[in-house]
Amino acid sequence: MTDTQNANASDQEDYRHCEEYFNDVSAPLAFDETISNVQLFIGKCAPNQRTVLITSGATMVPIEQNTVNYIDNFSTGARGAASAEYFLENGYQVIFLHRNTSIKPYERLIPSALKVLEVGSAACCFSTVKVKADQFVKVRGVLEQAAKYTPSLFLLPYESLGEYMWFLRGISIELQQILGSRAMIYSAGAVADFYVLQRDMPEHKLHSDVEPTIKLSLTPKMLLPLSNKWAPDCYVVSFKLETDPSILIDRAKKALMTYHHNMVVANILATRRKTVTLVESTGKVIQIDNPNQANDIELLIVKVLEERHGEYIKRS
Ligand code: 9Z3
Repeated sequence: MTDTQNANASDQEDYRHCEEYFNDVSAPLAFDETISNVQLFIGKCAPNQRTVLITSGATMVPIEQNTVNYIDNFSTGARGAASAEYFLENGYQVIFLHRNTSIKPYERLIPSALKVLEVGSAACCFSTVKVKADQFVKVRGVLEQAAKYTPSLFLLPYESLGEYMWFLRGISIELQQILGSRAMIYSAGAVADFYVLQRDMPEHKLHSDVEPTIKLSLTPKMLLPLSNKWAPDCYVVSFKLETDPSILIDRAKKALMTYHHNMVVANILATRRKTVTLVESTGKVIQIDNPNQANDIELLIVKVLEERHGEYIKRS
């Protein structure tokens, strides 16, 4: 077998693995209705405008069918939330596919002491942000920004890895069909590497009197169908997270060779707010440093991506 035949055989195996995942994990509640709403939102994109799908936050993996116990991975959602704000300021429509408990755009800028806690208390509210009425003046600027961009922001929460995967596929297909190259997919969400198949999950809660055996399966690599089948014309950016700096750039380059998408933003967990490396499918490497963190590093990341996406649209 030649290298190309080998690569094709391995791609076919990966595609099969992705399909099996969707056969095993059922669709989120009201999936069709949600996708219809997303479709309407994407349809509002003006002819010279662009839309970005941002994924943000961790993905929960249930280990019981009636879930009490679950496995989780790490992500605060700060990167996704900050990026959403900068994409909006750059004129994009934003679909913000986020973990229900993670950080949200604009809300992240409001100190928790100023937020409304009890239902029914006097509040000024824009989008997801609610602030005690007497504290309004302190965060007026943020609230005004939130209000200004609310029509261009579609907030879609998920909880489990399964919900994340179904929405990622459903939305990518819509972006491809409605906007093609004018859409960007910016997958900053932290995708669990392992999950438990339906057939390997007990129906009821595990009990602490017996040591459990949990069978983990590998999560299929959805970037392959995402960039080659669901949204082949969209501009696709993935994130590579490592804790060992010595392997980071090689892993980012390997991801580009395997999935054939446009850009990898490579970051190290401990330094992710201060430095990232953008690796392009052309082989070009762009280092972004933000040592003093005077601004969010996402401001700089989005600036480069907005430019590259513009060039990509012109070429396509
Ligand atoms: C990232 O690498 C994000 O930059 C972070 C952001 C999750 C580190 P925070 O949410 O952190 O601001 O606290 N996201 C991608 C992580 C991921 O799952 N990547 C996969 C991998 O590295 C590829 S799809 O293999």
